[in-house]
Amino acid sequence: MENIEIAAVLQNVADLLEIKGANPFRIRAYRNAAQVVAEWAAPLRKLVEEECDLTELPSIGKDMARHIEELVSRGELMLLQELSQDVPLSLVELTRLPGLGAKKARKLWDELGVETLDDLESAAERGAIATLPGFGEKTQDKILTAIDRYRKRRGRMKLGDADQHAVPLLDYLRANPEVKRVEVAGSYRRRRETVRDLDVLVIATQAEAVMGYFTSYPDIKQVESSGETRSTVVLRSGLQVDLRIVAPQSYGAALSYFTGSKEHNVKLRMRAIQRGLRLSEYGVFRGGEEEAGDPWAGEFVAGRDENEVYESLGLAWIPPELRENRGEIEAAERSELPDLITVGAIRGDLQMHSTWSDGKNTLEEMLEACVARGYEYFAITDHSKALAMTGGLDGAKLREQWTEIDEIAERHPGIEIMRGMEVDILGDGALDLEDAMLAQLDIVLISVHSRFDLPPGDQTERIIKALGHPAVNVLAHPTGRQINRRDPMQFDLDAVLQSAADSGVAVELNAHPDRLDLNDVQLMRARELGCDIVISTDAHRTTDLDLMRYGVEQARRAWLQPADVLNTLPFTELVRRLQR
Ligand code: DGT
Ligand code: CA
Ligand code: CA
Ligand code: ZN
Repeated sequence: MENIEIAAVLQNVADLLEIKGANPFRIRAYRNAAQVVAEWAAPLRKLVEEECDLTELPSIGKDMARHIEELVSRGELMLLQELSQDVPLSLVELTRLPGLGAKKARKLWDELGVETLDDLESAAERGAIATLPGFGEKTQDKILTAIDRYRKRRGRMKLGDADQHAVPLLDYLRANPEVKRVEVAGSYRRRRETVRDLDVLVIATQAEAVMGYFTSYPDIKQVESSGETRSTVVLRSGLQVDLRIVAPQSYGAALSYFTGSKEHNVKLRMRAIQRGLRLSEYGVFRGGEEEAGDPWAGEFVAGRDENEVYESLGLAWIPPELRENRGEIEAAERSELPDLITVGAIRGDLQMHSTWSDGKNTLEEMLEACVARGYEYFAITDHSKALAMTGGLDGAKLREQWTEIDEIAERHPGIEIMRGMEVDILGDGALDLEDAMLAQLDIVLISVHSRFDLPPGDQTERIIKALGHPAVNVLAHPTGRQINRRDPMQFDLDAVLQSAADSGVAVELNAHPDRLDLNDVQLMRARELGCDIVISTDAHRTTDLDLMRYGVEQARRAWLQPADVLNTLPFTELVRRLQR
């Protein structure tokens, strides 16, 4: 079992306990443990095999350690089975719908016998939900919309989660000496924010043996189909994996074909035809008829690597993140592809939390982690007081924090610490910190953490009002969405971006793979409207600083170059650009 699966079981336990109305501390304990497990870098199953003491991990006590051992050894958890005898496990799915927490799910079950998504839908359709106290017509409509959205996105896994399954699988495949090359193509390689499946390509010296080796990967739940050159399996997480074995001389053509996107491929193929060529997953050919049923008919022109495939079509090689038919083929033809931003170009991280609010590491630990990543500067941006549950800071606390920042800065002259704060935008667009304090910060982030469901007009007005405050530097996670979990707020994004550009406020690309906010398309628009952009991890622990690459990947999908992103600038230039 991979960490992410262990975490999912612990999360389900927490959700069931919450529906049962259990002790909040007990629920928290499971949620905290799930989070630690999900983000732990080393596979816990290895620690269990080596009989390490799991209670040395943060948030893991004796009970939790036993649960993890049980999951690793048996693949399931007795406690979860027991709990689901009292409360149907399917209710957990309902609590994941926006606007439907544990309490409401419980009530729907008690009052209407709703257990599944289908039950919920029919109850809403016959109007039964509207009559329940505390629900009403509006809630019922929202539930129907939420179900609809949920169904559409189901089956797409967040890229960060997909990585957690892809990396161990690739390690496993590479450990086989018959495997000469292996890569994941598809939307995964294009780094789309969610993926439906993993499309794995392999060059193998012994195809049959390697297929057998693949289909005996321990994390497989079910082998859907298994052939000589292609197999499809489903992992225990539900993620589907298609594996294809290809000939070495076709590897580049296959990689290009299965990387897609489909629209990019269609355009490439048309281009080949215009040049008297035939492009397929086997290669680029001149002459020969595909209809004859022989994919190798004609003269083989290219196919071994992607470079020669693109070259044979008169194109520069196109980075996978751009292959969405958004003008990349035309740009490649004119040798005008952008010089895309890389993680190496990032000189500092401008959003992170510490133990002063809801972060898990101290200021100094965060600093050392930034130094270890080679940063020139970073901003500490704890929450403001409106976010009471995170221990958000008021003016007095913030002053205390500055004293500590000054002390630490003195001990670590090699990196610039910026005094920052992630200040809540209150319901009326005012900021959750006094002007006198705002004026003394090096960087002011503002963000919405409440009243996500204001009417669109009011929401737009609220955010634009906040952008107008002269101390503000960055609009953080502008849409507030959490992928597969909370829909973006409804507001006029274009008007907000325009207002940010006019007032010299940068917009954030929040790099956390649960957020990726703004998304790729919105970022393209932001740049078009003249907004400055920053990429920040929103780290809540030192290891989160490594999530920067997820932000950079989406920035690449948005065609961004280093000059489009403020935190590629050296410190003094950054400071100058932040001045409004
Ligand atoms: P996904 O899986 O929905 O996240 O997105 P993709 O892009 O990975 O889609 P998938 O797995 O269906 O197919 C992988 C690639 O294979 C796709 O990006 C392009 C190529 N491909 C699949 N079906 C077709 C097709 O009918 N025509 C063309 N031209 N290419 C296709
Ligand atoms: Ca795919
Ligand atoms: Ca596929
Ligand atoms: Zn935030």
